[in-house]
Amino acid sequence: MSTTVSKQQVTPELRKWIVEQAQAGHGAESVLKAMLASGWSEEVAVDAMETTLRGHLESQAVAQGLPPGVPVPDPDLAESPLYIDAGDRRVGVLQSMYNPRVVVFGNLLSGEECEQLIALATPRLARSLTVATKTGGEEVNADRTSNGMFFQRGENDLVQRIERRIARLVRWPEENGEGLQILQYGPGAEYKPHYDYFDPNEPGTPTILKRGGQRVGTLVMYLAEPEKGGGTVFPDVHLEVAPKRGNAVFFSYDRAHPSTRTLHGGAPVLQGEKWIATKWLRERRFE
Ligand code: PD2
Ligand code: ZN
Repeated sequence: MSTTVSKQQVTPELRKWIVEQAQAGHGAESVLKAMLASGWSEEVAVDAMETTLRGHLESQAVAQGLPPGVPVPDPDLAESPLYIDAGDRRVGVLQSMYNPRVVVFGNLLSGEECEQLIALATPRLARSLTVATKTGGEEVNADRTSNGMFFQRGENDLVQRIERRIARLVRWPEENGEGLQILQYGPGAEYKPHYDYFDPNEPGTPTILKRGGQRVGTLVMYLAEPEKGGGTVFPDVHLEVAPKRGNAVFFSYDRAHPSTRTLHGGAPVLQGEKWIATKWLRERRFE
């Protein structure tokens, strides 16, 4: 016996009605209820609402002069999992928020992996540079008082293993990642709040974008925890993530604009030493 399911069509009229309901201040629940009452299946109704409202917000944003939104790395949290299978490791999901998109992961790295990264990085540390937005080169920046180094992508087995794990965790190609950066912050060191995307209005940005497009996501992994201070802060939403060894904070930004609310910084270390590994993810293959 076969079952026939009639395919319900989402028409332009329905999309217009959904947008009107939202504009009139009706919540998602009541709009959904009205759709179910007029015979829509729940699956089609939810999908129609999501895609219509997302599309509407996107066209509004572009109409207001914002750069268009692009796909971003995106861990699969659809069913609110407590753990994600990242291939060779089961990673905890400790906290997530949608706007800004921030996810805190637990136990992404083992204690041994943290120690090994620190040991490999130590002889190669130098005062951290930031990208000079005027020229696209690099410069010492008073806003970033840490020491750091970059591994090449896939430079050794350990780095390769971690990069593969990250790619699976956030569902983004390994080749779109910049090399892993290791940073060491002593007492008083900090990274003042900034955005990780490149400012489209800076003259050096077109040069930077040639190597793989915009940054669209960041993963900060904590390798060694200070006794006090050193959290990763998101001032727009008053969020502070504790720099716990082995844990990580991920955030994504679908356009190079403050509307992503991804302003973030490394709070000053008050006591002890903080070490992190940062993975920045680009739109395309990073060369
Ligand atoms: O160390 C941090 O918590 C931090 C804060 C802001 C790291 C970064 N940004 C970064 O590496 O982009
Ligand atoms: Zn940053």
